Amino acid sequence: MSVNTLTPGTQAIKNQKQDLFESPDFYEIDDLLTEEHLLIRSSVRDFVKKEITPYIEHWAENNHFPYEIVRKFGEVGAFGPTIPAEYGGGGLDYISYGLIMQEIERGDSGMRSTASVQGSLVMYPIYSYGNEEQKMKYLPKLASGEMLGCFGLTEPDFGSNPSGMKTNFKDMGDHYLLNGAKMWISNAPKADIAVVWAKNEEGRIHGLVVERGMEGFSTPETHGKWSLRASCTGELVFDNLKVPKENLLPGKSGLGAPMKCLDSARYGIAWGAIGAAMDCYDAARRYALERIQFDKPIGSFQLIQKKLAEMLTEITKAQLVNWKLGKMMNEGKATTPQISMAKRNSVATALDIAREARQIHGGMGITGEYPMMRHMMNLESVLTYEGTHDIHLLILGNHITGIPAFK
Ligand code: TGC
Ligand code: FAD
Repeated sequence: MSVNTLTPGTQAIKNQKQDLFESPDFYEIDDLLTEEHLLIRSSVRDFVKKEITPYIEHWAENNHFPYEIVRKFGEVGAFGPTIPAEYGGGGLDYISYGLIMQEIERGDSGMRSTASVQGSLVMYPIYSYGNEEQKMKYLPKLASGEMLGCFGLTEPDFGSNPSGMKTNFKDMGDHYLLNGAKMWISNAPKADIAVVWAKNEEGRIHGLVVERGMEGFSTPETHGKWSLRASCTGELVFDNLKVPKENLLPGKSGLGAPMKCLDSARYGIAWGAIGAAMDCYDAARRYALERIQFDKPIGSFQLIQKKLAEMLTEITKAQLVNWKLGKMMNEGKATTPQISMAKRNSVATALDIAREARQIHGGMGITGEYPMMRHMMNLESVLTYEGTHDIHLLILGNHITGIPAFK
């Protein structure tokens, strides 16, 4: 599909309402960013205002994944920003990556899902565990959006506990035979490739690249979602699928291999969710000044001011956590529990803010005229995927006490 072509219906429906978003920066965190960071943020913010926010309510309402966004994300550098330029990536640091995720999720969590799966969960494992041939074959096309990928870890019976997975492959001499199924996979119905985690005959987890068109591979779509409606989700089904031996990622095996990818994606979510929170706060602040009740703007009432003050406080705290975590990511020092704390805090903060902002909008808050209800529904998925809210608490509990309470 051509990059500049909008899906039929989308152009006609284009919401004429202007995106007036202004970013809250109460503690002047911009002072901590470089010129390059500010430039990247500004270009992605402009992209979101042009390519996402005018259409997003329509896409979400119609449960439509705008496939044309894939090439556009490639053009704006949203795929694999931290992957070196020689493989088509941006060669940027983790704060740039965080800012890109923040701006995209300010537009919509489902759109950020598309970008973070491609970058952190497809490009990252191919870059980190793939051989040179695999990197050259897939990474430049994934970076440009010529190819869309997905990441298959979760199974119908193994979500929070991926180490129990049943998907397996057998060595058949000249190929591997893959059997099993993955569930709840973002991008699956439209993906050209899937990075699939499966056990070998010894029960060791490995990553394999499965390509659309391979016999025995199907990707049925998951319907009926009330969340992430502009993102497509599906299953991955492997029925005696012959995988060429050169498609196994040789660099790392064991549960740690997919989990390391999740560290990168969870970090992006920590920034992304605060983007959604910033959008809700900004909408609520604006509405509080415009909406008149009892002959005054509702923003003049103390209870509304309390909501706004608490939103800004929580956003500011999370922005500082994200920035510091980004510094530690850049230095290769960030730990899984530190990432868990940020992901968990940002998503819960964003959900609370979406709900409070919805209340400030009164009845209007439940409509697609304003973004809060969509963000709120999206954030319910974000609270669950990449490790649920409670799993991240247990990761922190394990870190504090040294006692894993998972089992
Ligand atoms: P446990 O015994 O703790 O660990 C097993 C091995 O894995 C290693 N490991 C990690 N390595 C690197 N980074 C991490 N974050 C790691 N977490 C664990 C660990 O060191 C160990 O290695 P080794 O070499 O000693 O064997 O594992 P467990 O079975 O007790 O489970 C621990 C638990 C519950 C924390 C973990 O499995 C977990 O986080 N569960 C949540 C599952 C999850 O996050 N799934 C996400 C699926 S992908 C997704 O949701 C994408 S949505 C994307 C979108 O649309 O944006
Ligand atoms: P379960 O693991 O069954 O958990 C159910 C409840 O039990 C949760 O509240 C959980 O916190 C709690 N629980 C579980 N274990 C414990 C415990 N030990 N102690 C206390 N409480 C516990 N997966 C992928 O691999 N790739 C993707 O691209 C992907 N995209 C997704 C997109 C969407 C829209 C959604 C909703 C999910 C996606 N997932 C993906 C799957 C996601 O990672 C899982 O849903 C998540 O890890 C939770 O697994 P589960 O749904 O099976 O819940």
